[in-house]
Amino acid sequence: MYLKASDITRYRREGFLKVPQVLAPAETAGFLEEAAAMLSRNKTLHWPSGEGLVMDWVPDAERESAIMRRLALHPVITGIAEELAGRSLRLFKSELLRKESTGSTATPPHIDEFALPISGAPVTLTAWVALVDIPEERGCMSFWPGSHRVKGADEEQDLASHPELMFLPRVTLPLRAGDCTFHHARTVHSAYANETHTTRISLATVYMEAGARFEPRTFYGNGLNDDLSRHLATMQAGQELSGDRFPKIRWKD
Ligand SMILES: O=C(O)CCC(=O)C(=O)O
Repeated sequence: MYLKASDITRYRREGFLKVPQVLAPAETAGFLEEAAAMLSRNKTLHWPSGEGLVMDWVPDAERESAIMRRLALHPVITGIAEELAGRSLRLFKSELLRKESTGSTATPPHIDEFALPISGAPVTLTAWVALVDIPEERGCMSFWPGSHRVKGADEEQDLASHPELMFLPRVTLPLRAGDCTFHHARTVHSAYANETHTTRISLATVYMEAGARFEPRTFYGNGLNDDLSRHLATMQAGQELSGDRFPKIRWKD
């Protein structure tokens, strides 16, 4: 067990959990070196905002780099993810995220489930591991406790158009390099802009319940031409998301 029972209870109540130092400092340094190299050599996808860029990212990070695959399938991170989910998980995707030191804008409040082409409501969660220190002013994330349990939220795709959210309590979690947050796919979350001179770099990996099935979503992919989108385009609705493309994250069964 990596977590205390009270951490798991809290995650299920609040929909997110911060776990400090899932990576040892030397591991973080190695992953950061590879991340920086990838961000300069790989083509990135962009999340534009009205005033600039929310962030850009290398899609399919675990397929682009054996080192990033080690991070996406890191035994401590995946072990914690399965304890939180309470079941066996598969890796759905990992993305190497960058919030530039200049010109980046805030990440608007959103729920990930809308962008995941997965049918029903299987357990799905994201591990977001910081590869540099991320204080508030470098764009750390905030979470709305308990929002994953709000019924009806799934009818609203654009949470940015819900200004009332700004008046509800949220929890802002600055991270040290090597710290990780885990959040449920229905938890509302956002991030501040990066107002420092250091680029914010993190890896976000989405894990899904083993047995999850594909559901085409019109807003997923949206003109993207990454490996995952191309793979999903070959799949039928209802097909199990399994095999080497979506590996089980632990090999105990
Ligand atoms: O990195 C961010 O600012 C947002 C990331 C996010 O929304 C996610 O990983 O689900």
